[in-house]
Amino acid sequence: MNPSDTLPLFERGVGRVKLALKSTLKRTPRPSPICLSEQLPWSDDLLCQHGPVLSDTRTLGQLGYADSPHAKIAADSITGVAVVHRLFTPEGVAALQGICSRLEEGAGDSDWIISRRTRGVTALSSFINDMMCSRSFLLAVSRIAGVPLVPYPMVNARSQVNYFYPKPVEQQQQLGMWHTDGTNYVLNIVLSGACEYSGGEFLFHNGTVDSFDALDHRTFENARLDAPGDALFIYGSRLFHGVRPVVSGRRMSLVLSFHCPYFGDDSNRFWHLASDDGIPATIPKWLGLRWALQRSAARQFSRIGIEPITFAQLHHTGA
Ligand SMILES: O=C(O)CCC(=O)C(=O)O
Ligand SMILES: [Fe+2]
Repeated sequence: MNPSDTLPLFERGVGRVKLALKSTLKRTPRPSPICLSEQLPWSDDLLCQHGPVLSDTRTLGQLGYADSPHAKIAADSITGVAVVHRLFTPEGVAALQGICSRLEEGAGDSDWIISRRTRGVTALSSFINDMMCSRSFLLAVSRIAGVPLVPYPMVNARSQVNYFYPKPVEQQQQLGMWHTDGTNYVLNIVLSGACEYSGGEFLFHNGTVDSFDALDHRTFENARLDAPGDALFIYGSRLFHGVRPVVSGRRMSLVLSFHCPYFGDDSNRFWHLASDDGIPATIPKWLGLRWALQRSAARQFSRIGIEPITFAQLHHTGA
């Protein structure tokens, strides 16, 4: 990769505040919500029985973090990045592809390298909502993460479908964005096969946020996500990552965020959320999020109607 291929950095700090003001003033018409009529309900049979298979796993400790985000859990017990194969059966992948393709109808254009995106898809698709609340699915993702997980409490930040298309060359430079996510536990599921698009590689910085240098590509790695349904699990707020411009074809991905209910802490910042939604819309959602984070783990699991997932259950199969 040469320096002209570098993806610019998404705004942080004061830049985020400016973006929040821009989002507040922009008042883009909201895309009309679409309601999907879904043929297939979610079923745990759509999870691979012998999966998932992980490769290239690195803990937060291996990425270089000495401090853990959770006081009682070592940085070496929490996954920083992992490539996830065979989480879903081929039928499960096909169902997600069909649903996410249909959700493009209500997608809004994005300033990012992502051409279009539909946010808050658990409110639009009962399949995706039921999947995220399935104990088997959550247990599988919790085992990948190293901590028990529930769906992220704030609906807008919980799920989104990204659609990437080729952009004119001049725009590719401005719109490619290295970033960290507002949420911690993030599963990026690529639903297009590698043969359906070129470009669109998922890059991440193999190190800590403090050691990130957008001009030093020696620390960048390309996640091998070839088969449709392959996913990259990341500790999103502590890992710089970005998708390179799509040069041809179309790349579609489903991005899901989770929260560890045993700890009240959360990395999401008001300005991170406000840069997406504008300031007035973010205030009530932010208060709702703070409120939700106070709830006990037992309560958070019971709200989604499942038995709690415990730390002990992460280390043996079954449960
Ligand atoms: O679409 C992807 O694969 C990931 C994009 C991303 O990093 C994000 O939406 O935060
Ligand atoms: Fe991201």
